[in-house]
Amino acid sequence: MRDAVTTLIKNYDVAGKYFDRNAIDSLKSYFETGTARVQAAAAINSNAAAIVKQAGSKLFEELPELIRPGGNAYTTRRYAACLRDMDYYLRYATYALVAANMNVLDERVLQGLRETYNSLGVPISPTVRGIQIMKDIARAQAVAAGVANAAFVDEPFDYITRELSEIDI
Ligand SMILES: CCC1=C(C)/C(=C/C2=NC(=C\c3[nH]c(/C=C4\NC(=O)[C@H](C)[C@H]4CC)c(C)c3CCC(=O)O)/C(CCC(=O)O)=C2C)NC1=O
Repeated sequence: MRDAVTTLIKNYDVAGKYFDRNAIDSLKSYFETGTARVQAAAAINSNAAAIVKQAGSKLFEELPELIRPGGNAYTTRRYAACLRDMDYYLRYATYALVAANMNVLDERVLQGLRETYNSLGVPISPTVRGIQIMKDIARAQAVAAGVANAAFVDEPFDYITRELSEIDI
């Protein structure tokens, strides 16, 4: 698992170089945005259960066939599994936000996920929709908590959906 700083160090160490101007700029940006990233993660954490619940309701409202007989989220067990997956995405998104790096998503969330979903018939595009709904709610929570420029909150959610949809083609 890596964050913005360890990734930078790794790259410069491989090249045997001191930090140059670019590296210093990246480091400055990492530390300057640190408070906002932690603030956003805190806002999401304290509302996590509500965010997942709200996003799930909106998803099933938009795509009711998911929870009807024959739908992948039909039956209490699968409904719960779906919301649990949403909760995973939200929690790991907060880790990636704090790290300012998406590596944790590759290592802990995305690896093998497509194969699992395909073998269980979990549909990718409704999952992507669910993650995008969660993104909007999470960003709104960050804004409500006073994070001035909360656009960065989108990044891990977009990363997950991009990776999920890309590898499904
Ligand atoms: C932390 C990393 C991590 C992830 C991401 C993860 C996902 C994950 N989701 C699963 C199942 C599942 N995932 C869903 C999800 C959905 N079905 C839908 O129709 C919706 C579109 C969607 C919710 C948005 C469902 C319904 C299952 C159960 C499928 C089944 O058992 O038939 C499974 C199979 C094993 C299980 O049921 O627990 C895994 C491994 N597990 C992990 O450890």
